[in-house]
Amino acid sequence: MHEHFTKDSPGYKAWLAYHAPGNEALRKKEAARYGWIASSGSDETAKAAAAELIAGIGSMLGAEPSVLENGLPENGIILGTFQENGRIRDICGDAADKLNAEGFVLRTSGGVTAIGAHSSVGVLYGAFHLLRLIALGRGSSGLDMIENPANGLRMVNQWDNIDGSIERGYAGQSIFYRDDEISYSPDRIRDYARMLASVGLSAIAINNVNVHRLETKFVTGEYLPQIAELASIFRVYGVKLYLSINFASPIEVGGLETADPLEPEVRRWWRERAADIYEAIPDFGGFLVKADSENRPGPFTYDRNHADGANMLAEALEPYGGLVIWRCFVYNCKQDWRDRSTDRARAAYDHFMPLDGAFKDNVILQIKNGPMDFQVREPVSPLLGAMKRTNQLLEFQITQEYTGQQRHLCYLVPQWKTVLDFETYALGDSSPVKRVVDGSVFGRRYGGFAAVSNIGDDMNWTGHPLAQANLYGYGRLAWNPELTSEGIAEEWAAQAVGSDEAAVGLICSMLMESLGIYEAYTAPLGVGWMVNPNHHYGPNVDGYEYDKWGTYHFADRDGIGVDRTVKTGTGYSSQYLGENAAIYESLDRCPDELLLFFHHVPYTHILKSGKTVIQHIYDTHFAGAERAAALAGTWETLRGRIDERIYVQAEARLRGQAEHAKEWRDIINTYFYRKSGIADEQGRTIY
Ligand code: GCW
Repeated sequence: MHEHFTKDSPGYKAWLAYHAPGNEALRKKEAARYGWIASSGSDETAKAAAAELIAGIGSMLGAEPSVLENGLPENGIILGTFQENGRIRDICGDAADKLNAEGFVLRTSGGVTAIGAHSSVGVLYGAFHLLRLIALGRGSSGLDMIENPANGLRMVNQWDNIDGSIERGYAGQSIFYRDDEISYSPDRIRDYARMLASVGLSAIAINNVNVHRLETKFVTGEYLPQIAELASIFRVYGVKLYLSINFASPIEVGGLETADPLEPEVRRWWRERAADIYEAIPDFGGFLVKADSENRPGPFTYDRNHADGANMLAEALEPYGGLVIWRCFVYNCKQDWRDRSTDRARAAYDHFMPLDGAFKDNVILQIKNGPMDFQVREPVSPLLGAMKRTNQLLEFQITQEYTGQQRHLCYLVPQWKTVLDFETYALGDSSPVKRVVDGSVFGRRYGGFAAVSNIGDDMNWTGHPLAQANLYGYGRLAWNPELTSEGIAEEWAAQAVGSDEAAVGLICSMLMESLGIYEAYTAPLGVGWMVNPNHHYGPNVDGYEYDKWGTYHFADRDGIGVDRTVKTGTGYSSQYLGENAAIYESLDRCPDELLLFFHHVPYTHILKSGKTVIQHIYDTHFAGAERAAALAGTWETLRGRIDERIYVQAEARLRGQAEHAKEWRDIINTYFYRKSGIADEQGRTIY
């Protein structure tokens, strides 16, 4: 069984804590504005929207709004779909024509605030948005806004296993499974669904992409009834359930001798599974597939390609409107260091680019950011924007596998913004990644975001309480990639931590600095890795240099970096379009922060900053460790100003981070001092 939790556990309510605003005058004004509520929807989602408003307003403004069945007094909220409610249609006017199926209108007319949408889930998103505005003190004057999600697919991937563990999970055990069973608290799942919906997330794959023995059977009658129950909790909040599947299922659970995607009996087997699944879960989302990757089975075993594999599954799901989300994380994981032409960064493009246009319409390729594996700094995957005739989904990692494992503070939203704003030159110079993946650049039907979730059964969901900001921010960006990192940080902190404005400001500044700090004391200049193999925590400069899963920095006594140029290296830089290829190819033009990803240079190479590479390594590592200590110091000034229990949770972690940053500093500095023999210009202590 799962540990007992209460909704009052510190951090449990996350950004749905619905704190009372500090400003009493504002609170009175808002309470007067939202005195009653009338909801016309009768389905579960509409009811959830009304219930959320009642509870949220009650908690923030001191009195629950009265629920009106009939009549229309002034000063309240009216919510529902345009089809059901003529009054809402009238208030919203032609704004309704500008909405897609999930969008909403918030509009005040006289004393009435209408939340209108074409669907109940749109109404739910509108309700959460109004609550957010109230929490931020922005709900007191008349509203007039239209919001549509930028992306059709807004998904989280749980890497949860049925034994209760979570691959790359840093916040306890799974909330879905325990001891080889599907086992959960419905309340906790519902609260997770609420958190997802509150930021507009609408899809979840509930099991690890590495599908083990028991999870392989999730597509069978043995597990479907229980999975259907989970789906019905998520459905209320507009979140569609997906399953990660094992490509070899026809053999492992179907008793067939092959999983060859072109074999008629294999195709039939998958069609039957699809029929069973949709019988149990009529709005099932589809399959998420990791195939021919890191020793997982796939179509290569049968000399088939990835389009053959994906299309077979797509054909089975097509009659029901289901999707196949096929991951592009396919690479040779057993590299030999002597072989300088195999390049993991090239792999996704090399495997999938030749198949552009070969996938069925209900297949979406899920492309990792970045081309290696979620390092703190990597260039954007060149596959994004390259494929013009294929649906694309961008994969982020919210869980901090390589970015401090939720022991270190690392607010990832600025990193994601850099990726989203990156100009691909796919179609002239107005095709940034965000426009490629939302489908607009190439007129694709499906597209959007997927990300590996960072939650577990820790009471505050994410272990480090400030890591909640990453899940929050991911959802907000999937809804609207134009939001700023600062704006998102502020929204999260104000809602999760409370109304002391100065405290919120300090927390935001900590969040905003954190990515740069983490980057400063870990692997330098985009070269990545330098972590311990397997668990990926902590400094180990040569950890992967001498591992069979080699990913290299090629440091020797003369220099460091991976030559990925066309002229003398792996040729990876040519996978980019337009200017990007030329910029990365050129030693002079390549931006400093990615220099060692693209070029092998001597330690004395002079960066654009004017420093040598070796001095940059020393300087950033000394400064990074100091800045990490300063983060802990800033947090200490918050004692007594925020919830003491949340304060304590983060305090321990921030102190640990400061210590660990010193370890990173010393190990990296010593390593490069010994390799290069070049002393620090400032003569600081290097062991
Ligand atoms: O980042 C790597 C992780 C693996 C993970 C893999 C993937 C689920 O180290 O744990 O496996 O990526 O994305 O498939």
